[in-house]
Amino acid sequence: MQLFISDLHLNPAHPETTEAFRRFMAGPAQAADTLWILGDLFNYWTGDDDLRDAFNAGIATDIRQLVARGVRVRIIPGNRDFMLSRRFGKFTGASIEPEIVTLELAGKPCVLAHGDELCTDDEPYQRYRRISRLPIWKAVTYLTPEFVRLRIATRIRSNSVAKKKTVSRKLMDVNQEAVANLLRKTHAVCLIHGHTHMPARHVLDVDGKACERWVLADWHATATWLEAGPQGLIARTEA
Ligand SMILES: [Mn+2]
Repeated sequence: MQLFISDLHLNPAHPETTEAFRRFMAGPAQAADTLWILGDLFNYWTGDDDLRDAFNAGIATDIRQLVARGVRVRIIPGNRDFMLSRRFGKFTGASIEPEIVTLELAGKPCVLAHGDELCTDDEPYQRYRRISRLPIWKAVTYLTPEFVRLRIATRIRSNSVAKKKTVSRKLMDVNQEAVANLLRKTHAVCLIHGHTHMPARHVLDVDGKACERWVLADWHATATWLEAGPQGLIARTEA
């Protein structure tokens, strides 16, 4: 059984979400072969030296303990935590995956992503995304003192919160053509992603092929995940 979670946005300001994560890691996650974290586990991650922070180290230790129990943890970083890197992987035992991963689920070719790259209607964001993901930028980032990075991260976050209030829901959602293109390019019939905080199962037609798109839920006080087992895909929330 494989489980999928995303968009927990863990941070000390929301202990109820951290509690939900702890319950999930001590409960349902233990039964999984693989736990997929499809981005935005952390509300921000400015570099793997963030592991020095006690809160972050606590979360990383929870992951390490799950890995020690024999559960594989695979992380596709999101737009908030794309700086998650090798050191985090080494500390936790989780694998840091590329932006797009294809795999077979219940006999069907599927593709996994965080989802922000599909929001192509938001052009200013896509420009920022292209620049911030350049390897040179990562190198420069590590030469920047952590307190400066934290300040920049806070600025970017408050801009994005302000933006969510003003721009339309459509702009914040995925672009249908970008979804179809990803499914074509990867020859997948199923896409699982997070990011938009609009949990749903969508059925769509791509060149005459019936496809589905699962959007993972963002977390608050309750654990929520997608389960891929012998019965196919099932969205679950803790009782
Ligand atoms: Mn996101």
